[in-house]
Amino acid sequence: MTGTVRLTAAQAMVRWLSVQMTEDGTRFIEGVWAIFGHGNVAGIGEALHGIGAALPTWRGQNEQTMAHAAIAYAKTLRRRRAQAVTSSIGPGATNMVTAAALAHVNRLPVLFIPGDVFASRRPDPVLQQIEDFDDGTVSANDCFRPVVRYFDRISRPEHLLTCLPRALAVMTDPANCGPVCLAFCQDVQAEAYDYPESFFAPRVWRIRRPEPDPREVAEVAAMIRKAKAPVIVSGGGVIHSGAEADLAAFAKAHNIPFVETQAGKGANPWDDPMNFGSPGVTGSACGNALAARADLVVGIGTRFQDFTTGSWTVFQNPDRRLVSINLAGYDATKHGAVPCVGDAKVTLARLSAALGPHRAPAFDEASRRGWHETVARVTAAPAATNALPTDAQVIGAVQRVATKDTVAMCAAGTMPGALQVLWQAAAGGYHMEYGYSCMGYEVAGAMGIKLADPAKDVVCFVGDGSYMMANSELATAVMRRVPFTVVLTDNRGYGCINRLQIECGGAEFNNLYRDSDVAAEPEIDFVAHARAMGAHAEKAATIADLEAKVVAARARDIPSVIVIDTDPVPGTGAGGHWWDVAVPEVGGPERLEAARARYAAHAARQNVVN
Ligand SMILES: Cc1ncc(C[n+]2csc(CCOP(=O)(O)OP(=O)(O)O)c2C)c(N)n1
Ligand SMILES: [Mg+2]
Repeated sequence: MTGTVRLTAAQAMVRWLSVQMTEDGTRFIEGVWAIFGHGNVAGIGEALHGIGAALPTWRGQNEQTMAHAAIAYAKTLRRRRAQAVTSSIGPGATNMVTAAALAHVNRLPVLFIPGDVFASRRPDPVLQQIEDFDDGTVSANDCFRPVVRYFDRISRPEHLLTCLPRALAVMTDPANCGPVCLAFCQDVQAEAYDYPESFFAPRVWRIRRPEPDPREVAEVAAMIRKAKAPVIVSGGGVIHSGAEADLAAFAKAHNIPFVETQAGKGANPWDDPMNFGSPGVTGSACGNALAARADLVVGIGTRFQDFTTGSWTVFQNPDRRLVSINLAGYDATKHGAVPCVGDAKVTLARLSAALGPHRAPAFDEASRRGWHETVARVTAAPAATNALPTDAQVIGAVQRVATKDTVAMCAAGTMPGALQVLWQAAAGGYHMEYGYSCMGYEVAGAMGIKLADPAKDVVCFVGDGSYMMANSELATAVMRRVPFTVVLTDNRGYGCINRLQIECGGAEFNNLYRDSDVAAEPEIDFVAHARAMGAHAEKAATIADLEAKVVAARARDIPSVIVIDTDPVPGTGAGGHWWDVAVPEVGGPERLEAARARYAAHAARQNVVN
């Protein structure tokens, strides 16, 4: 018989969370980002204050970007640890919905604890309550349902006994991993209940490594043996599994080159002889050449999103077959793939044993060298001219002064594609949120990476547009003394979408400020803006100046923002592939007709298997 302890539901929640441990002896939920309002200040706020350092609370500036920091933290720690984010009801809660979707797409754990309306309904409608005329059970928090792996509404204190273990089970399940939303009715947070003492016994959550079915291993091994030109597509699951070295060893032993997706890049260093860069829309020339002739594509821990597959035009061999090694049956079986469901590390070991000494036929190794020469050319420092630098030259500048600890990070804009093509990542040197590609992830995400791994030299690439969308966690990083380097490329607008618009036959319209309905084109002083939040900020006059400023930033204990004016027009200058963005079928001027013809020609090459 265990005794009981009388606690409010909020006190019980934070006490329980504080004793959920990883195998390393750390708390799984490191702490809680919080912005309070009437929906969480009295209940959750009091409980968090009471528990103190046993479950620390951090104050941020915006619920969405606090969650971005939490997500970057979990990604950096390969989903071995996570953070929680709590908000009031209403706008604070719905501010987090975008971040929940971001975590969902990227399969990353984060615990959302929005306040919810009164379970008793006594004061209805409470401030910020939306009222559904037809459904009395709906609240704003129902927006979370499609974008979390597990949603629950805590409308009685004893619900915690079942929903909390379920929440941790989801976040620590490698196949089902993702965000959880526990919408906490604001009156229930404050309600007392006699919880069993045993509920608060410390518990260790082991991240399991499921074995593949031997029959699936045998089938995939037979396919690899038969293949004349196999290629591996290494995705984010390889990193989550900690299978980076296993993948490189597998590729070497069986003579199968690999390409890395946005989520998978940096699992192995760029100079691994079997690393052929990236596939698809933002692919390297050598990677896409391999993909084009591959008769067997072996995906490991990848979702095969359209950037990876060039909207299914990058794998052009009519005989190509697809294998998908993945923990999630959903990913393993889609696109007509032959599935192998299992943890990447374990599955690679089983597959290698099944293949024995088998080595795939020789492939074009020289194309890799040629590609590296191309990268060197487009990222080289420009000769002294009056021309604005390109994004590729900005990447080159940071690359030349990068160390083995540098992590290049980004999420949206020109830079994600340019970085995937051009950045030569050291092992673990790349962090891209390109599942949701959410503008505004960058600054907060950089803080999350640094919080997770203080030894890293985090370089956040951000466009002027994404910076304008969300930058205020810079102030949080200043006050918490979390240093990182922001390289802000100011091309006066949404450069990448402007290029996409041109490619799709559209008029240049509403992307660059010069093409927008403004009375005066803005001259935004990003240096003054970042300084106002306490960051070190300065403008780089040239590419050489940028290099020097990136090096100097490493010595500071606060974030440094280095602004550089760039040319919005040039693309990456190397690599790349078609992307399916539908062009209007009728009407429009000549340029639209040309775009339509281009579109039809590419679309005719799509070889989707479902
Ligand atoms: C939240 C959000 N809104 C809109 C988009 C669509 N989008 C992708 S990139 C981009 C423009 C990015 O501009 P900027 O950050 O200045 O980068 P640039 O391409 O100019 O370097 C837009 C609007 C997005 N990815 N995320
Ligand atoms: Mg821009």
